[in-house]
Amino acid sequence: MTDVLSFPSSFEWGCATAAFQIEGGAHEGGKLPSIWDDFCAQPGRIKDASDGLVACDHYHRYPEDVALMASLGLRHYRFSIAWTRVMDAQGRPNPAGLDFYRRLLDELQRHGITPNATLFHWDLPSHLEGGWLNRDTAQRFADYADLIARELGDRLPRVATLNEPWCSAFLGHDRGVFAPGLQDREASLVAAHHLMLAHGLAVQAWRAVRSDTALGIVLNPELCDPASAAAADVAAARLAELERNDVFLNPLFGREWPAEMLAQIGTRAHERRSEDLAICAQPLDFIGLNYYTRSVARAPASASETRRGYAIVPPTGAEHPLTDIGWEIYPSGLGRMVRKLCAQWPLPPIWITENGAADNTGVSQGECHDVMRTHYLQTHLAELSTLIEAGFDIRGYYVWSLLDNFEWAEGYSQRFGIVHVDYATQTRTPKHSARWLQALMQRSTGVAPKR
Ligand code: PNW
Repeated sequence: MTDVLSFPSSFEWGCATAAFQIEGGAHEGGKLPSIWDDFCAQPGRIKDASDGLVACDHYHRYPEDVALMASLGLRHYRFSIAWTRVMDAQGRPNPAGLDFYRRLLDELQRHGITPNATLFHWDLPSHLEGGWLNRDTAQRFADYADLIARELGDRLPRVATLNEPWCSAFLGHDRGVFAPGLQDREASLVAAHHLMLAHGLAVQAWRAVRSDTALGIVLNPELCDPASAAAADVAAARLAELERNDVFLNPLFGREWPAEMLAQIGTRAHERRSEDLAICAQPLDFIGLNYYTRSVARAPASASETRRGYAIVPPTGAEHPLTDIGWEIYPSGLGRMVRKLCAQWPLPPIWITENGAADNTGVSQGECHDVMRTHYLQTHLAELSTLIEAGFDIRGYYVWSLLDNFEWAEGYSQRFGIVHVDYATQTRTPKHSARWLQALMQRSTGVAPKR
C-alpha cells in the first residue's frame, strides 16, 4: 500500500507536539502558571481530572524523545515554546527557561532534525489580566516574540506565531470547553480579533530583529457541510465556515470580516480599530494547516445556537467511521478543504502542520497494533499526494503527535501518539503506525534513519 504513495524527494517529514501537552516540569526553572494550569485546577473542566504538571515529563526526558524521533526517521520537529517558561511577569527573559529550549535545540541539531517552533499553543501566562479580551495582551505577545527572536532566533529557521487561534477564541470564550472557559459570543469575537492582531504585531516585532526567519501561522480551517439541502442548513454551514475560516484568513490578507461576523461582535465592535487590519496582514512565508476531520452543520434551534448562526451535528459513524475521540475519518475532506481555501485566498506555501487520529489501542506484549491510526494516516497521505500531484504547493507534513499526551479537555483519555506512553512509568513504545510511517518516509526520501 505504501507503494502507491509518492512524494517529492524534498518533501519534509516530521512530527508535532505542544509544550503544555508534553513537557510537565510545571514548577521548574521559574516557570509561571498559564491559563491551562488554572483551567485544569477547576473541578469538572478536564474529563479525567488530570493536568499538565508531569504530562510526558519531556522537560526531563527530551534527549530520549529526540533520539526516538531520529530513530523513527523523522527529520523535522514542530514544537511550541512555553511563554510562561521563558519570560517573567515583568517581561524580562528567564534564563533557566530559555536554557531548556537551547538544550532541546542542541539535541535536535545533533540528530540532524530541523526545528519548527510555534510561539503560542494556548498556554497564555495567567498574569496577563483579561487574557485575549485585553487588547494589551496582543502587545505583550509581540514583546514575547521580540524576546524569542533575540534569544533563540539564530537557531530557529521557521517560526509560527499562533497555533489554531480558532480554538483559543471560540472553544475558550464561546463554547467554554477550553481555557479560560467563558461562554460569551461577543467576547469570543473580540478574542479572535486580538489574537490576529497579536499575530501581526509579533511578525512586525520579529522582522525588526531578524529577516532570515521563515514566518507563518498555523490555522485549523474546517469544511462544514450542510446536514441537508434545506436552505436553512446550507446557510448554517456557511456561517460555520465563516467563523472557522474567514475570521482568521481574511485579516491575513487585509480583508475585512464578512458582514455576518461583524454583526455578531455586537456592542463590542469598537474594539476592532480601523488601523488593525493593516497590522494583521503581514506578508507570510508559509501557512500551516491542521486537518483532522470535517464538520456537519444544521440550522440553529436554541438561543445560543442562534447567536452563533449554526449548530454542529455530532457524527454518528453511520456515514463515515469514527476515531476513538468520535471524529469522522474523512480523508477526502483534506483535498476538498485545500482546494476551497486556495480558491478563496492567495495562500503562501503550505505545510500540513498537524494530522492524526485518536486511536486508544494499548500495548500488549510490547507491541501496539494501532490499525485504525495506520489506516487513517495512509488514507490522508494518499489524499495529500494527490493534491501535490495536482500542483498544490504543499511542502511538508507533521504527524500529530510524536507521543500520547495531555489531550486538553479530554485529559489523558485520548491517545494521538505514534509512540505509546505508559504514564505510570514514562515508558515509550513506538506503535505500528510509527513503523509504517518510517517505511514510507524512507521510501519517499531515500534517506536512512539517523541513529
Ligand atoms: C488540535 N475541536 O486541537 C491541537 O493543535 C492539538 O494541540 C491537539 O492535541 C490536536 O488538535 C488533537 O485534538 C484541537 O474540538 C482540539 O474542534 C479540538 C478541536 C480542534 C483542534
